[in-house]
Amino acid sequence: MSLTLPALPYAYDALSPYMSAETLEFHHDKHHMAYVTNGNNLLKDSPLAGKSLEEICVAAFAEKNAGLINNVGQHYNHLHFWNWMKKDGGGKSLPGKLAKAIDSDLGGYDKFRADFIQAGVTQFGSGWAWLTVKDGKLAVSKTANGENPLMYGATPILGCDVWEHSYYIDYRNMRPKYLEAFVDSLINWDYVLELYEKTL
Ligand code: MN3
Repeated sequence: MSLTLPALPYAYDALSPYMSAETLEFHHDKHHMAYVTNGNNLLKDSPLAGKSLEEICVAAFAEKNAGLINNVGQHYNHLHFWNWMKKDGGGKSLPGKLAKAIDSDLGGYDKFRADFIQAGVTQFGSGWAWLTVKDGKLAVSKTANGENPLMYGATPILGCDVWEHSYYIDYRNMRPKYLEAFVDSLINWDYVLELYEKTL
């Protein structure tokens, strides 16, 4: 498959003041674009080229192919990341089905919020904080660099990019503030539910 960069699902200034147009311009147009370009170059002569994005993530990790793990992994991660946010998103009012699963699997919304933020804060260096489904159960986790939960046998239904390029323009070194804003004001819970339902 050939990787392509889709347009953002909203205007560049739609997530302001929680995520600025400047951040989205750099993050989407430069950083995500670079993963697409590098990923396509790496896939050109690879036997994995005919596989789905998800299959390439899993196979690249199994083969310890760092170039593909990071570039194709990041392409997958960012495709979803743009959709994991929306204007006036976040907060406690999530779809009932998801709220119920968070109650039974993660000890309730407040504990999920604290654990998800903590996962992002404690990811040393670049990486991601995740809400995943594995064997029908929700879990909070984190991964380094371009890796994602697919590589560890789980399905991500929510992820927050904690690479500095994701927050440094708006929050400088205050990663916890960025994670709080993401959870409280940006999460697109409808998209999280859509991905959750696909795992059931
Ligand atoms: Mn990023």
